[in-house]
Parts: sequence; structure tokens; C-alpha cells
Amino acid sequence: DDMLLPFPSFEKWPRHSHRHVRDCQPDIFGNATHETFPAHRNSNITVPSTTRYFVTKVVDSLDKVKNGYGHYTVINNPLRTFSVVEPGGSNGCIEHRRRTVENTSQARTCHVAVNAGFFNTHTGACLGNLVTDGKRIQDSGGIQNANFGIRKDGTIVVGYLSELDVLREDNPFVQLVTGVIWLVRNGSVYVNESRTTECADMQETGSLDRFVNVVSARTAVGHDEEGRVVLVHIDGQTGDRGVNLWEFADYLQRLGLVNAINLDGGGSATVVLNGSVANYPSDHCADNPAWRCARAVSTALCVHSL
Ligand code: NDG
Repeated sequence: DDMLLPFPSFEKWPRHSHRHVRDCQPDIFGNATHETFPAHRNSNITVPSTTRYFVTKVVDSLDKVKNGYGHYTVINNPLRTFSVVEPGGSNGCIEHRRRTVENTSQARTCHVAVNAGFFNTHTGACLGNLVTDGKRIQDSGGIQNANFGIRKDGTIVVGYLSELDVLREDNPFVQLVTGVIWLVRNGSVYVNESRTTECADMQETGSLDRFVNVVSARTAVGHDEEGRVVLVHIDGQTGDRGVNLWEFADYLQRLGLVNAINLDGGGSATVVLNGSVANYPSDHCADNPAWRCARAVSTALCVHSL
């Protein structure tokens, strides 16, 4: 009975044998590295967000030029207009629910919603740290992956967090989500550093290097120089279309993001505008593979009225 063991049993911690032991070590009390930035606040601005569409040329590692199609959303007054939401609403993670972003967006009446956290595709379990509207849902136990959050006083926090950082009571997180790969740190591409630091277990695409190097559909959350929260999505399909994380980070940096993390992507990448899907999801529909269907996923990011 592993209840009696002083340490978690090894069965609970499936690890790929080729991986160095250094990976996925929890940081409970340490000084995990992250950036902080004051969130935008301007009561004269009443529109919660603006969404733009882009088609951008991306030059790949073989000097081939391809097109990147996506959405760019800038969120004003994020402390009041931006929420991390559970799949289908309250208790979605406890119930291991999986819902389309469309469904989650309709439940909360979001102007804009995108997919957010990674999940276990077998059990539906939400992965990583999660705080929604001040409600603490779960924490990753100090396992190191890239986080994006807003604390009660309006401080945006991006990067790595010890468990103590996550649980801090004096200025608690009101929104918090975990991605995989800190793409842009303080205005610079941070992929090379984050790929050696982060835990690969959050995602199911393969090794962290494959996850970074494969082209796919991608979703990111970050902030600009004014502390506005920014959502960026690029369409694609794993191994076939879209961008790798070097290309994605480079594009985000050029868009002026100061810090940004990579969220769930591939077939999970979904953009919903006023309740309807606005991107081209990559999963084939179960009932008829000639069509593409938005995947039932885990958490979402939601822009709502003030
Ligand atoms: C997507 C992810 C995969 C993840 C799964 C569930 C990409 C390229 O969703 O890694 O395990 O979260 O982000 N693929 O398929």
C-alpha cells in the first residue's frame, strides 16, 4: 500500500528511461525564476479586447517560405476581463471533463476564448497549475513548466514557480495556467533555455525536443509592453503544417510580446469568437473524416465583459 511509503511510489511517476534524472524535479521552496509585470489598467477603455487576423510569411530552417495563418487578441484591463476557465465551467477539472472551447466559451459568455492547459488524453485530467477567478483548482507540486498568471494586486507573473510561489496567501493568484516552453522572456526568445529546464511529461507529442521542433498548430498567452494580456494562435497540423516553437517565439517577439508561454496546441488549438469557432482545427471529425472538428479539450482562456 503506497499510502505508507514516505515517498511517492515509482509507478506514480512514469519516466522515459532516456531522460536525464534532472528533468521534472519538483521545486517546493526554491527561488524559481520568473518575470513580473504590472497588468494594464485604464478605466477609460471599456472595450475588453481587440482581435486581429494575420497571414504571415515564416522562413523555416531550410530557407523555405511558408504562410502562417492566425489570430492575435489584445486584452485591456485583464484583471477584470480575463479568466482561466475549467472545461464546461465549474468543477470541469475535478470531473475530468473535456469540452470544446466553443462549449466552454458559451457556458461563460466569452467574447474571445482559446484553448489553454494541457491534459491527459487518456483520463481527461487537467495538467499543471490552475487557478480560475481566485479559486485554486490544482497545483503541479512544483514541477517545472512555464506558467502565466495574474496575482490579486494586478501583477502578471510569467515563468517558473516553486510550489510555495503558487500557494502564496498574501497576494494570491487570481488566474493561473501552465503551458510547456517559455517562448519569450523579457523581450528575447527563450526556447533554448526552457527546453533544457522544463518537464516533458505535460505533453504527449514526444520528447521535449520533438515537441519544440515539430511544426504544428500553436496557441500562446503573454503580455505586451503596456501590460495587456495577448493571445496568439497559428493554425497547423502536427508534422505537416504550422510552425515549430522557434518560429512561433520569433513571431511573438516581433509582435512585441514581452513575455509569452506556449499553451496546448495541435488538434487542441482552437479560437472561438463570440461563441463560434474561427480557426481551422486539425483533427478529423469522428463521424466523417472529410471534415475537421474542434477537439474536446481541457481549460480555456476567456475574455469577458468588465
Ligand atoms: C495536443 C498537443 C499534445 C498534448 C495534447 C493534449 C501540441 C503540438 O494536445 O502535446 O499532449 O494536451 O501541442 N500537441 O495534441
